[in-house]
Amino acid sequence: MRGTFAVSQMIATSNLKAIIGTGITGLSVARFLAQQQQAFVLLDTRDNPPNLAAVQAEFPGVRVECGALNAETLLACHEIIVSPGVAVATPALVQAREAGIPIIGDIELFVRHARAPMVAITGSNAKSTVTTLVGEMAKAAGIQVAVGGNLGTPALELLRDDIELYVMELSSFQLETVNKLNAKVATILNISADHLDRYPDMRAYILAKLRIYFGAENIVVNRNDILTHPPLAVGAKPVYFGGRADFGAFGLLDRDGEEYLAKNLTPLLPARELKIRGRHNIDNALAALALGDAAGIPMAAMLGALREFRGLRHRCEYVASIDGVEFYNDSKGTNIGATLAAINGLARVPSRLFVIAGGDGKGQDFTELTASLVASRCVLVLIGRDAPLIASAVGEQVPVHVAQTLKDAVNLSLALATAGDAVLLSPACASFDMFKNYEDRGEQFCVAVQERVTL
Ligand code: UMA
Ligand code: ADP
Repeated sequence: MRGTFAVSQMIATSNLKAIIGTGITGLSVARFLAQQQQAFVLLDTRDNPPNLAAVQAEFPGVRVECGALNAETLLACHEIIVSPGVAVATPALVQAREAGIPIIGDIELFVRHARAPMVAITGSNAKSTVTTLVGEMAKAAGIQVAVGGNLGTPALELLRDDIELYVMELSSFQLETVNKLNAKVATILNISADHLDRYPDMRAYILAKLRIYFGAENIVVNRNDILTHPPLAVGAKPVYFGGRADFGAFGLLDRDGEEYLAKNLTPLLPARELKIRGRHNIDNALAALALGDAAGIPMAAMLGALREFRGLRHRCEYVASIDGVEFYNDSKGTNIGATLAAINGLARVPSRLFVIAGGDGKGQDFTELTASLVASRCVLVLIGRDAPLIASAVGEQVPVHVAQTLKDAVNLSLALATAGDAVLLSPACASFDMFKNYEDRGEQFCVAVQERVTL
């Protein structure tokens, strides 16, 4: 079914733009175009999209179409701005592209209008942590910084004349529709399988991510992840992070029995002073230092911010201890790579780690979890739609239990665990089959744990 509302705008106006999606991105694009006095139509593939009433109230003369995309409407436009949640492979969009109509996203519009340099950050995991950290470093240096993108505030809402530095988290979906990002500094933090329900294969997913390097002045490259390395055609000089310290790299250095974060071969900060835990967070700290350094943030301010940074909620977050069993909330662990990092950071062999996982598996191959689950003495407690898929993928070497709800999973884990064990919610899956989003899942986990603390 298609609904059309408030038809008062002339279709086939030569400057008409089409915005696809009425989510927070679509809304930010509509406000931006309205401010620029540019004509647009809004389309959303859903029959009852979000923000419909707000859109109609805010843009009363604007045509809004709901339901399957109408190719005729698109062919009457001179540019299409697509929200990240909508695949550019959607047939009506393919038809429009083949007819020569450019398809861009909000990030391309942002790049055209931003006047300050940008630190651009992507990766399968750690994006939000590193983006926030670089933002904190810039703030500590007194720089007027705007932080957002895939993390929270849509890019166009960040545009302001007084901003001196943009720190942007960008998803592969957003990068697909950017022509040339021209970042001051760009990085792909790491690559592991994700969003394979949207991409035909890993190659397509990686190619989308690699677009972050187009036009970059400096690039920060993960020495230990070959999949993130830029193609030869990219001209910018790389700085590396990860592994041991070396010239041209941010890494770890041993001095007098102490492990330091270092630039080149100069020690910067003892690793034990970091408040964020786990080897993956040392990598995140090194990446943030390399990015900030290339963006010109003074080192002293960066180190001050790094010492203070406690990490973000729902990322390997300590919740409580009950009868000697610690509980951790890693609800943002939404793919196998993230869950592997959380398991490696929190495993406590010979004690056991109860891992609550499951949800919408996004087409991942869960056999990749098996070796770590076995090595780290994990017990799986599965929830959600793809629980059976995960159970059969990990095989019989891993003890598996299934729970109907997250609360049941918490109670079951606590019943099975003994002092010294830990319970980690790190689902390796998206949350949408059972929860509003990953925050909702993390909150429900914390509530279920706290209920047992106070019993
Ligand atoms: N949708 C439709 N039809 C439409 C438009 C959207 O079905 O016509 C669906 C999408 O398939 C998706 C949902 O609606 O399931 C939201 O899509 P959207 O493009 O409208 O999303 P926004 O609300 O604008 O939020 C987007 C990002 N969402 C996605 O990429 C799916 C947000 O990242 C981001 O914070 C926001 O823009 C501001 O930049 C969220 C996310 O999950 C947190 N990102 C993925 C991730 O981090 O793994 C990439
Ligand atoms: P993103 O924004 O890319 O999802 P976050 O910073 O929100 O990244 O972290 C998401 C999850 O990724 C965390 O909960 C943690 O399990 C995992 N993670 C964090 N840093 C790393 C890393 N360097 N490598 C692999 N996984 C990581």
